[in-house]
Amino acid sequence: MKLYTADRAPNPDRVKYFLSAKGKWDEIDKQEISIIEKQHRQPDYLAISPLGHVPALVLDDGTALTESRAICTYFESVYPDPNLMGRDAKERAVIEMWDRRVELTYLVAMAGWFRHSHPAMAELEVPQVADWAQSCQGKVEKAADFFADRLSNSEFVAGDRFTIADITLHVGFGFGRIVKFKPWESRPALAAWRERIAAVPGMS
Ligand SMILES: N[C@@H](CCC(=O)N[C@@H](CS)C(=O)NCC(=O)O)C(=O)O
Repeated sequence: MKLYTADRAPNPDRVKYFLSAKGKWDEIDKQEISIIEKQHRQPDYLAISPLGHVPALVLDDGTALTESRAICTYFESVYPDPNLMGRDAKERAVIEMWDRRVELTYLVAMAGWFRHSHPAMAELEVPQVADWAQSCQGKVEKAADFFADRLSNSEFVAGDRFTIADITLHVGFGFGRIVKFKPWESRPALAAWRERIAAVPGMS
């Protein structure tokens, strides 16, 4: 099994923190793919990940998995402890709901803001549309308010314990630093949540 990953990129980071929280990150055979050097657009990598996306996980039988959440689902079965995706039908559905909310409201909009505004992305994001970056910035700010509200009433994103939904939000916050967006500085519930998850093994 080999994990194709990219240092400090949000979707690869999602898998990295997921494995770190399970204490397995150091055990996995990995290969770094440089997005800046466009290694993800070379034919050998496209044969693994036809959309040119990182991360990708190639299993021993040659099956290639992409989509960070699908890769996490695989690792959740292989390494069940600690459970990060739910133990029964209801809990799995609730955690997936919250995780998808983070992904679709925060992470996707953050990607739009960064990719359509940052000079380093000009060659990869063609065309780069400044108005879309601005629109996405507004969506990220609204999402930050939504999760601040959630986290003033809930200890963790999906409920009373740490799950993949916290990992996805944590990755979104890390991603935001690149456009200097630190929503926890003006939203105390987010600052308090960051302190709670920093105490989780594998998250600091
Ligand atoms: N939905 C995919 C998204 C993967 C993705 O967009 N990865 C980024 C890195 S964070 C990438 O490969 N970008 C390269 C590009 O779009 O050119 C997932 O969850 O894995």
